[in-house]
Amino acid sequence: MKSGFVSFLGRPNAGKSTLLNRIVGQKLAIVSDKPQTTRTRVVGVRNYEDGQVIFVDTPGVHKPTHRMNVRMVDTALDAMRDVDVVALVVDASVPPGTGDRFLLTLLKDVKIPAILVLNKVDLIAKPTLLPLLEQYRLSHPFAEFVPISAADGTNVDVLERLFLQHLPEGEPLYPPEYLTDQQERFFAAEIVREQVLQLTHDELPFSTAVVVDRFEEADEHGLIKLYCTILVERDSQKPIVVGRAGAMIKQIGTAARMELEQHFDQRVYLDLHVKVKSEWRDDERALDEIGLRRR
Ligand SMILES: Nc1nc2c(ncn2[C@@H]2O[C@H](COP(=O)(O)OP(=O)(O)OP(=O)(O)O)[C@@H](O)[C@H]2O)c(=O)[nH]1
Ligand SMILES: [Mg+2]
Repeated sequence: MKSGFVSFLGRPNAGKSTLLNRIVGQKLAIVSDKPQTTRTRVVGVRNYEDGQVIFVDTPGVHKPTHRMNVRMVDTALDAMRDVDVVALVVDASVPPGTGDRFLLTLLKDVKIPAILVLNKVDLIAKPTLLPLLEQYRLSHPFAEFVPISAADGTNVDVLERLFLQHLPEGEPLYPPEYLTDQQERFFAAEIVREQVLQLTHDELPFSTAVVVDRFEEADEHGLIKLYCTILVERDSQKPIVVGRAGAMIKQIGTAARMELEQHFDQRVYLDLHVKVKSEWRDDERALDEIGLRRR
C-alpha cells in the first residue's frame, strides 16, 4: 500500500481546484474563471485499491497586494512542506511568464519529487505541447511531465497512477469514508462566494468575502437555515451586489441556494446581507473571521 500527501501548486487560474474536484469526484473547492478563487487550503482524500492519497489544493501564487493575499500565498508555500509530492499545475494555454519562473525558483529548494502537470491541453493545438514540455524539462528536474485536461478528464487517471508511484509505502492515514477536513460552514460560505464570483465583475470578485453568521442544522421539516453576510470594501460596491431593486442579491441567493441544497441534500433557507467593511482585506481580525489561515 502507498499513502501520503500530494499538494497542488501553481499560479491563479491554472486549474488546481478543478483537478482536485475531478480526482475526488466531488466539488470540494469552488472554481471560477477569475484568478485568486481559492483563498485557503482545501484537502480531499481519494482511496485506491493500492493506496490512499491526500490531495491539498492551494491558493494560486501571485504578488500579494493586501494582507489577505499574503495569507493566501503563505498558505500555498506552506503546503509544499510536510507533503510527499508537489504537483506544479501550469495552464498550458497561456505563455509562461514571470509568475512561472518564480514558482520554478521555489521548487529549487524542494527535496520531494515534483511533477509537472500541464493542464488545459484541450485548449491547445498538439504541436505547441512539445516545445512547452521541453522548456519545462530544461527548467527543473521534474520527476514526471503529464499533460492533462482537468476539465474533460484527459489523462487524469495516468496522473493519479504517477502520484501513487512517487508516494511512500504506508497504510492509509484516514478511514475509507473520510473525504475532507473542511467544515460545513466553509462549504456554505464558499458556495455563496462562488455565485458572487460568477455574477460580479471588475474589482468585486477580489474584494468580497462571505461570512456565515448563523448555521442552523436541519429542523424537523428538513430545512437548513443559513444566514450569511457578503462583505464588500466600499460604499460604492454595495449597490452593485444588491442590484437594482435587489435583483442581483436575489440572483446570487437563488443560485447559491440551489447549489447548497445539492451539497447538503436538504432544503435550504438562505438569508443574505451585504455589509461594507472598509479595508477588510488588510484587517487581520476580519481575515481570521472568514477563516483565512494565518502563518
Ligand atoms: N478548458 C479548460 N479549462 C479549465 C481546465 N481546468 C480548469 N479550467 C478552467 O480554468 C478556470 C480556473 O480553474 P480553477 O480550478 O478555479 O483554477 P485554480 O488553479 O484553482 O485557480 P485559483 O484558485 O485562482 O488559484 C475555470 O474557469 C476552469 O473551468 C481544463 O483542463 N481545460
Ligand atoms: Mg483554486
